[in-house]
Amino acid sequence: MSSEHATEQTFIAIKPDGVQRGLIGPIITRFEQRGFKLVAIKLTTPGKEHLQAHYADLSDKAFFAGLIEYMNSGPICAMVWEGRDAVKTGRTILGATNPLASAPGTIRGDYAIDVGRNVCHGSDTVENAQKEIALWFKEGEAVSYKAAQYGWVYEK
Ligand code: IDP
Ligand code: MG
Repeated sequence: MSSEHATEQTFIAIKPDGVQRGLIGPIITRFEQRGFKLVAIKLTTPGKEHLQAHYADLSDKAFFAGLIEYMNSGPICAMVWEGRDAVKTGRTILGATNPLASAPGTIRGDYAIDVGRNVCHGSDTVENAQKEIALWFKEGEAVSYKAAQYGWVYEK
């Protein structure tokens, strides 16, 4: 394995607007085609308390109540993706928080306009990824396997 880029897990969630707009397939495809490995996935409506815990760092923001309402408005496709540098690269695939500032080719840059309807979540640091995975998935829910394509994605 390359020494400067560790294998990581990141928490990616397709928000209720992404699910309702039929974007589960296209969003999964982007992570799959990049070479990342899906290790956990479920559709879930975890409820307000859980969503408030997920976004606890933003609880003092004026948009917090609206954000929780948005996230609680339908099923969320919660996933764990694994691979080299998965957290930072996941954020790059996602694009900027405000879709209007997101480059075309990113998920938000291709599928969204409003910051309050930005279709997909991705962990911003390895530490937060671990916290989020622990919040959304039970111990052992993420599977461990070697992807058949491994040697075609990674040199070492
Ligand atoms: P991130 O999702 O890119 O990590 P954060 O700053 O962590 O961005 O904000 C979490 C989510 O809160 C955003 O994805 C977006 O849905 C929502 N949000 C952030 N800023 C605003 C805002 O100014 N108005 C409405 N919603 C916002
Ligand atoms: Mg964030």
